[in-house]
Amino acid sequence: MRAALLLPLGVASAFPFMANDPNLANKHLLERQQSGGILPGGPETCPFNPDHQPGHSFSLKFPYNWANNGLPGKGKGGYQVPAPGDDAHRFIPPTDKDIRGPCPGLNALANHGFIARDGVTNLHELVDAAQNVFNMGWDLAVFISAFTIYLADGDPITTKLSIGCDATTRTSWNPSITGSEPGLDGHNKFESDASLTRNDYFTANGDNFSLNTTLFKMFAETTGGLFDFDGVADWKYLSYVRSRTENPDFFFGPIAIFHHGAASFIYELFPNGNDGYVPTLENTATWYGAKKNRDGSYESVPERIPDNWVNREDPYSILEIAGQILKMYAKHPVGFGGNVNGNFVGLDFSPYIKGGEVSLTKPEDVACFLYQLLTARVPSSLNGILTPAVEAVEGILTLLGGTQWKNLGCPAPLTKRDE
Ligand code: HEM
Ligand SMILES: *[C@@H]1O[C@H](CO)[C@@H](O)[C@H](O)[C@H]1NC(C)=O
Ligand SMILES: CC(=O)N[C@H]1CO[C@H](CO)[C@@H](O)[C@@H]1O
Repeated sequence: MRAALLLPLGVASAFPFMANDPNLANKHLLERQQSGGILPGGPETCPFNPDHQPGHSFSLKFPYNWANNGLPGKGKGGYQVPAPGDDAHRFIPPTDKDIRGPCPGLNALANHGFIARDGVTNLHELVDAAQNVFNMGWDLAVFISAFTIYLADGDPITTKLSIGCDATTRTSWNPSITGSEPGLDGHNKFESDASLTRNDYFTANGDNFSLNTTLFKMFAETTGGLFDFDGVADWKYLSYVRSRTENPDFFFGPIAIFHHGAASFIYELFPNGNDGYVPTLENTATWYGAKKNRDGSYESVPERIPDNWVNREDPYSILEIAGQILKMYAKHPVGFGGNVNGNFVGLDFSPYIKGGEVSLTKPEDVACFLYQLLTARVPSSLNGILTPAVEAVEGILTLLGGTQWKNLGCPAPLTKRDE
């Protein structure tokens, strides 16, 4: 999905794009980023479960949001998950054959069988489960899943994705053509620096995906145990500062705007209707698999859906997440770019980022920015570019139906590919 290009350091703007390169469509398949080999996250250490059982989140007996086959469900939440008596979705801890990764939400979905318990999932499972369990809006569920599968870490033909380490032998339609498909652990495509509770890649020998319980404890202390907008926004900012100060290879590119969005899931999607939707420490820790010890430290246990958990009532859609991203960014504006020889260098991503500074004034801008991540060439590290393949862009646009984006008034044309 990407072609590594060398760019002049610091100036990573690549707009307009090389849409006319006749080789682009195949190049992306050949030049995948190689993942870690024997390092954490690489194929050699990645668990393998020969008995892959697909996940399923819908049945006539327990229909939840009626989301099935990747189609829009009813978008009406406020119900308990798993439903009483729904044994298929009981919590089962992962075995050493199962893959888990950097996303607490997906790890929990796998531990409850809403997506495949072995951690090798696909587009329809993700889109259905996000709607049925969290009442995520269909538009956002498709967007986040398609982005990850088509452009970052999965296989565009099988639509399979590993929610953690490199499982190319199971996700790829043809490993010798696709090269490695690093899964969600793959760095700087979706996973990135300045995470809330994960280490930076370069400061931890490549483990950027396990829960760091020290970081979780600091997170809990910073928020005072209330994981609401202010608590999460403040910790997100501190995570950025820590990472930028401590990590000589720190990189915070356009895709990192997604992570402001993922951070909002903590107070928008995790809270329990039976707690009045208050994002408490206990609730958040259960989702994160952070178990408090008697001495006040935390240990890591499998993520799970809290007991008697009732999901949000209204769907969490793209425009809503865009509003949260905007608000979170406005509370603590931070530079986009990376560290080069000890100095922070800003990057460009026209028209929204110039010299590392972002200008976004309304939720529609953020939605257009997100959309541009799907269709544009995106700087994904200081010397790399993530290049969406023409087929991938077409696939995503077909999925999304296109129309909902046309009304946003995005400055960049929302066509197949910017010229
Ligand atoms: C449906 C497709 C989804 C994909 C592909 C996905 C993927 C990811 C990835 C790659 C990260 C790591 C980001 C980073 O490096 O900072 C992440 C983080 C996160 N995700 Fe997801 N996610 C999905 C859905 C969800 C859902 C439904 C929830 C919860 C309701 C969720 C909650 C979170 C949270 C809270 C984080 C921040 C983790 C931390 O650093 O502490 N995600 N997700
Ligand atoms: C967790 O994060 C802290 C703070 O960055 C760091 O000092 C520690 O080494 C990390 N722990 C692990 C196990 O990586
Ligand atoms: C520093 C760190 O977190 N190291 C971990 C890297 O990942 C492996 C496998 O997941 C762990 O065993 C290490 O503790």
